[in-house]
Amino acid sequence: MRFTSCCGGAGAKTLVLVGKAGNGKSATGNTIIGRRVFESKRSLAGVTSTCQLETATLSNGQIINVIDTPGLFDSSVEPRLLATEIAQCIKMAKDGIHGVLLVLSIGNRFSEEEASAFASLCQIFGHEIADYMIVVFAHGDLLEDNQCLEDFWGPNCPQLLTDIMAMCGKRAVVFDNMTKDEDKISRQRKELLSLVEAVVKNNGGKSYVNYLFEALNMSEMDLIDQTSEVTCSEKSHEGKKFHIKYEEQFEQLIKMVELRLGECIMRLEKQLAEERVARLEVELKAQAAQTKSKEEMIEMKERLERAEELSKKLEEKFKNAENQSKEKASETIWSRMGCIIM
Ligand SMILES: Nc1nc2c(ncn2[C@@H]2O[C@H](COP(=O)(O)OP(=O)(O)OP(=O)(O)O)[C@@H](O)[C@H]2O)c(=O)[nH]1
Ligand SMILES: [Mg+2]
Repeated sequence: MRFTSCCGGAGAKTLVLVGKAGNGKSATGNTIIGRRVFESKRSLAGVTSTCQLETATLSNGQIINVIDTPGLFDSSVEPRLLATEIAQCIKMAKDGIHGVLLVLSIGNRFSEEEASAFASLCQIFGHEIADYMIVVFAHGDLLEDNQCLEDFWGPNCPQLLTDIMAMCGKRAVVFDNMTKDEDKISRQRKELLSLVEAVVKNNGGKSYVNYLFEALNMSEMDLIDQTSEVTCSEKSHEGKKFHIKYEEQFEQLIKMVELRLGECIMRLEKQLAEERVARLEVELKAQAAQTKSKEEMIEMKERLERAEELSKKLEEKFKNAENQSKEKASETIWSRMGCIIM
């Protein structure tokens, strides 16, 4: 874990990158910072394994803190590890979060896993987190020449993504993290930062700080207040004590996140169980319909066979009757002819 506190100052903005492993979070972070500070590479396994904070001062003096995270809601991540990373992220974003960048990839189909990761974020941090979210479509270079973002997530967009976009106030940008064109890089960054400004304005200038953050910030304030009261000679001893207290409180924070994660997992399991039951019902219905149609087919076949037998019998009867009437007719002729001869 590379732990540094966010650079403060009234205008400093803290952005957190979230999203599925491999979607391009770290690459997006590098584009925002303007240097290759986060490791970003093609890999089958997750590349970023712990949260990392980096800071940049833009040419206009604006301080930007960017927190890169691992693919937190990937199913392979252990709940305890997930809770620790979320808690570390909260610890890093001391003054709260000004923007949560949900990184999706234009190169990948939007999955249900991503939708449930979004739901988990809302469950852990509260639905208000969506008010701070901006969707970043990485791999922007994959867009066709005449294709724009609206075309991409427009009419054929999966419903789950449309819902997420609506919850995020349709704030979205496209990022081509591979471009070497400085103008393009600066345009992309500007577009994103203007959305961050809009988010901050919409939220009354406040960063996102929920009770999870408050729990940690309060403990830090306690630490600062109490440490300032002790004399220099006492400081190292007291400092150690407060450090232990702080660590204890941090452990409590992890437990709080774990509790919420537990709720998330329960919700996901319930959802999964419900989906399984619904799928089973559909399968049973399909099976019943198949059996019914098989039975109907057999019945129809039998009916057809019976009808064919009947028509054969009728044909035979008709032939017999015809033969009989022919025989009768010839008998009559012969008997009449006999009468005439005699
Ligand atoms: N062509 C293209 N490739 C990109 C873009 N953004 C990221 N990539 C590539 O996608 C791969 C994954 O990018 P990362 O930034 O490591 O993705 P991540 O989300 O941080 O992945 P984890 O750390 O594993 O969670 C790398 O090979 C990047 O070079 C982009 O805009 N265009
Ligand atoms: Mg990464």
